[in-house]
Amino acid sequence: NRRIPMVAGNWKMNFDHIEATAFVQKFAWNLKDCHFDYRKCEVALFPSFTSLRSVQVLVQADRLKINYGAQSVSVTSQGAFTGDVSADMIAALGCKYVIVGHSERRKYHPEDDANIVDQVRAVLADGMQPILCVGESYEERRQGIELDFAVGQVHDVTRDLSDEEAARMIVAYEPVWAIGTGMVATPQSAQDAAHAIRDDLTATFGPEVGEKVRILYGGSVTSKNAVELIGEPDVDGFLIGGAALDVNELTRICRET
Ligand code: G2H
Repeated sequence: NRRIPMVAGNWKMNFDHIEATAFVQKFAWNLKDCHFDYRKCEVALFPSFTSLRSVQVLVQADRLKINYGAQSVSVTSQGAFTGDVSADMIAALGCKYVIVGHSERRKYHPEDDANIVDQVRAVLADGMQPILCVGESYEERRQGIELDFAVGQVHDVTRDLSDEEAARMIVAYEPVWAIGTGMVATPQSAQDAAHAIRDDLTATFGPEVGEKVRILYGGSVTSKNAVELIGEPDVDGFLIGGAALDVNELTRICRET
């Protein structure tokens, strides 16, 4: 009774709505062509805000089984916050997921743990699922504290959630040194981190939640390293950046997951 794996394509700041539409059409065709079984692996795309409506229209019109979500969310529900997008607005576009706390958001925007907790709450309150990104930098790895660091990030953000809320979390373990660098974590170190995170969730929320939460690996995933990584028992799929911009490469990763 293993968790259904997930392949999540994080497009970051790439593709306008026309390019996004063309990608989704080709991707859906690719998956159909290889008789992809959506019951065995869930697929989700994370376009820019400006493309979400186009993706929604296409998914609805063609009844695609591709899920989609946003890359970030405001912590407030409405008001004078120029440039922000609320969880209500994202949910109204049919989004199932929102990526929260990606290291690029933590780096380029004032997103600290307190802000990330509020984002998680906003996403959950609107019936969506957060994909919480955590992971150590090269410096923490050099010091040998990478597991404590990643576990601590998950713990600090989730500890005040109810069991029901925690069960709806998805965690993406993305070591910062592996993001967009071509340096992928070894299957063993991805497994070690996922296992440590799951152990902590189990200790906090009980075995049912610990078993349910999907833990993805992210950081330079390609069709060349996906097979080995998904072979690890606690790795439940991938959050993919660069390789998710190539529709044929993303298709290959879906087939292998
Ligand atoms: C990590 C990942 C996607 P990439 O940021 O979230 O990006 O696959 O390019 O390392």
